[in-house]
Amino acid sequence: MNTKFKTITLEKKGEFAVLSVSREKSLNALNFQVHTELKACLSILKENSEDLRGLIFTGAGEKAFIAGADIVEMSNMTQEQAFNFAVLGQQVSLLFEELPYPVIACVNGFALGGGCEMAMSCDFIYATKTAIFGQPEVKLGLIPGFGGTQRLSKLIGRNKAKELIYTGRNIKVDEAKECGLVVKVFETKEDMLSGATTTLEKINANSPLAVSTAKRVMNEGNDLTITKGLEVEAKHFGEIFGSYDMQEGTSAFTEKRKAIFKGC
Ligand code: DAK
Repeated sequence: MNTKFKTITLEKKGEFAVLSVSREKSLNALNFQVHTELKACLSILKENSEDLRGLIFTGAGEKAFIAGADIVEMSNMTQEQAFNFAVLGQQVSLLFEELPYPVIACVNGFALGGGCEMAMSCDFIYATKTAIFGQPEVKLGLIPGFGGTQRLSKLIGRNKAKELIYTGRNIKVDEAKECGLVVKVFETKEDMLSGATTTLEKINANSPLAVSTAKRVMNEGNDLTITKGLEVEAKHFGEIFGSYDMQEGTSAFTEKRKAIFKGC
């Protein structure tokens, strides 16, 4: 893996890795360089997807996951630069969805604006009890630009999403959990990272092929009507019957033994 990244770090731990945004002095705000490096890193992970079975995405330090897009950099952007910035951020958010294994966002402290949007592009969100979420863009004369207007509604329902985006108010972790944005809350960042690793291990005991297919079908179906989504599900459900893992999983059940999956 490229070690020349300046604003992100990738730490491999066996079959899993921890990807961190590392601009602690600016509360890990997303500037052009962070997005460029995230895109490069996630593209490499996607090309070499057999190397890993799960990814944790977090922010360096204790105070912030990501406090949004870099307001200082953004304030000087031309319309063309803003367009390019939006495209880059959206590409990064899609790359999280395209990785064929689970990505857990681990949110410590502030996840505002683009930070909340990046967390939402992961498969699900874990948070510490100090986590704070919000889409404050309207306070800056902007609207969410990395998918927030689309993903927040789908995750927590359109009414609540509208209330949050129109007011720009921040919510604490209890409210974020109550509305389904956060799946699980932890005391400390350390507990959260260890909890996320345990979850990835549990997932990894299942068929990696089935998990990646479920991810793909669920993400694809998210943008479709129920009828079209069910068509996609039926297609992949049928295809998976030709896999080693399906044969192994069902044989292991009937033979009352633990399945040994290969991911193919
Ligand atoms: N950008 C740049 N620097 C930031 C930052 C940000 N988003 N957030 C914090 N910082 C910097 C602060 O300026 C400060 O730097 P120094 O003054 O020390 O040099 C340092 O981080 C520590 O922050 P504070 O001193 O402010 O710390 P506090 O504890 O007092 O406050 C805070 C923490 C998170 C409440 C506060 O920093 C804050 O309100 N930050 C801004 C949060 C925010 O509004 N974020 C949303 C940004 S809007 C687009 C696509 C997407 C987007 C936009 C366009 N395209 C279509 C082009 C997304 C937009 C957003 O994300």
